[in-house]
Amino acid sequence: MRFTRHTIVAAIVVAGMATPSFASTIVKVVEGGEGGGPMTLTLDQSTVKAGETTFTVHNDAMTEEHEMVLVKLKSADQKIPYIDAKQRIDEKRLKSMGEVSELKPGADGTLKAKLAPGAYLLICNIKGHYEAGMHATLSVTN
Ligand SMILES: [Cu+2]
Repeated sequence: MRFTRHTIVAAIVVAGMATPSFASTIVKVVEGGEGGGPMTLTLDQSTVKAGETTFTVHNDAMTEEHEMVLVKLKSADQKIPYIDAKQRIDEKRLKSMGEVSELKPGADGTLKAKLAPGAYLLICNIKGHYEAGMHATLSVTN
């Protein structure tokens, strides 16, 4: 077999693409619930190791749009600022690490973030959804 320059370049590209899937932790997030009823935001694991993390988010609702906001807390017992009149979390007073927004019913989205050790909160901050149950905590360890 004769190795051409093209063959070698192709092999390097394939190896480069395969690497992130080993290095990155994947957290599966499922959101669900319809307007007026209970709503959920669940993670397939509540503790992960620090580093590159990919959140795959699925909206399992039939009619309701959801979102997922990743927040880094100062501590696990930090008080979450809530605006009663707006029925939403005050995101300006929290440290957002990014979000998957406007996720239509049945749709999927992803968010990549490099997580340092600490406490994190995942929420859907569409009006009323946090109160209806759409929040989960994630602990990141060394
Ligand atoms: Cu929601």
